[in-house]
Amino acid sequence: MQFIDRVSIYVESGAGGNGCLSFKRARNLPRGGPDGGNGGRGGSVIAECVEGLNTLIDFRYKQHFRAKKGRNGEGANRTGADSGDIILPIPIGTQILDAEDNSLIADLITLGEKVILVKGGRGGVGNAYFKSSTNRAPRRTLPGEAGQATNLVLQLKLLADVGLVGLPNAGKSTFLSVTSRAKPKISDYPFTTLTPQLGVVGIDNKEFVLADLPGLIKGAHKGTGLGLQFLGHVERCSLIVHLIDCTANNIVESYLTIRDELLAYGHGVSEKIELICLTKTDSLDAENLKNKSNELEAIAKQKPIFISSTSGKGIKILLRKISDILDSQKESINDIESSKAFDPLMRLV
Ligand SMILES: Nc1nc2c(ncn2[C@@H]2O[C@H](COP(=O)(O)OP(=O)(O)OP(=O)(O)O)[C@@H](O)[C@H]2O)c(=O)[nH]1
Ligand SMILES: [Mg+2]
Repeated sequence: MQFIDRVSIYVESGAGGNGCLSFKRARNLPRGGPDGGNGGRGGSVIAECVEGLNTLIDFRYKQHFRAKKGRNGEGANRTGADSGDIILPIPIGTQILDAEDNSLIADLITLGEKVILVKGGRGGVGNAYFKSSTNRAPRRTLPGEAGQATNLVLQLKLLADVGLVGLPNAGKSTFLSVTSRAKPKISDYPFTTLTPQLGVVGIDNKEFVLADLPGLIKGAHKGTGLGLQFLGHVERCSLIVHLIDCTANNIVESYLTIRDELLAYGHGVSEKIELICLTKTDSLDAENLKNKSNELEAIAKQKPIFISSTSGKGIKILLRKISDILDSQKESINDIESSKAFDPLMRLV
């Protein structure tokens, strides 16, 4: 299934039904008085965050959503029926943007969250409403409120805890495949992964979501290779795991190439916590590996973690480290939240 993460849609709400102009007429009631009913409400278009969706693929087949007009009021004080709303199910983590200026309208991150994209028009008012002691036969009615129409962009940024970055062929997908039940495509040619893949990783009775992203190359920020289009998904990750193939000729260069691209992308991605891992360590002798690792450590100011997805070596160590970092981040968020709760000044705000 192809991963779709940005779609344009057109939404239109229904106008309210018109108020009715009517007078009661019967043989024995020549002046029965006004009895025009009110119009019904037009349908709204609403987006709702639902479980079990992780792409916007459904919007590829249908992009126009028009809710119906409310029914007009009728004689005999009959109110027109309201029109049903259209509910668009969207995955958690979808942002809704104005198509014209790209401004953020809503950011849906919790299950069941709803946002009205365009509101249905209010129903009009029938002449019965305007009856008064001084005007017993009003001919006044109000039409239904017009509906609204707008173009929107839906953008999905996956809610992964951890993003895997690295050059093509670094072993990112292989790592995802041995740590989760995801079955990404793996091959020894570059750009095997074309769209982000997600996997749920379990370690010591805890779970986190890992995103395998397509490989980056030098110049990706200028659009080379697949560009940086998928780095948006890393913006929400708590940490980055940077995989480097230890068999590459110059692993310092591999490391710096990716760092440059993360920096060029901006949006805080390059400031995120980064764990550096040397992959495919089964393919290099211990001495060579140590030398290369020391070189990288001198530049990256961090001891790389050695892993091999083939032999399984180092994988658990890495997963525990990730899990510990995620835990400590959650704790610090909780600390901030609880300090807010006890701050007497905050309550006044
Ligand atoms: N020996 C060895 N080979 C590995 C290991 N991990 C991955 N490989 C091989 O490296 C090649 C590339 O692996 P992928 O997982 O597809 O690499 P990737 O980083 O996802 O590549 P792109 O999707 O192109 O960015 C494949 O041939 C894998 O079999 C490992 O731990 N040891
Ligand atoms: Mg891959």
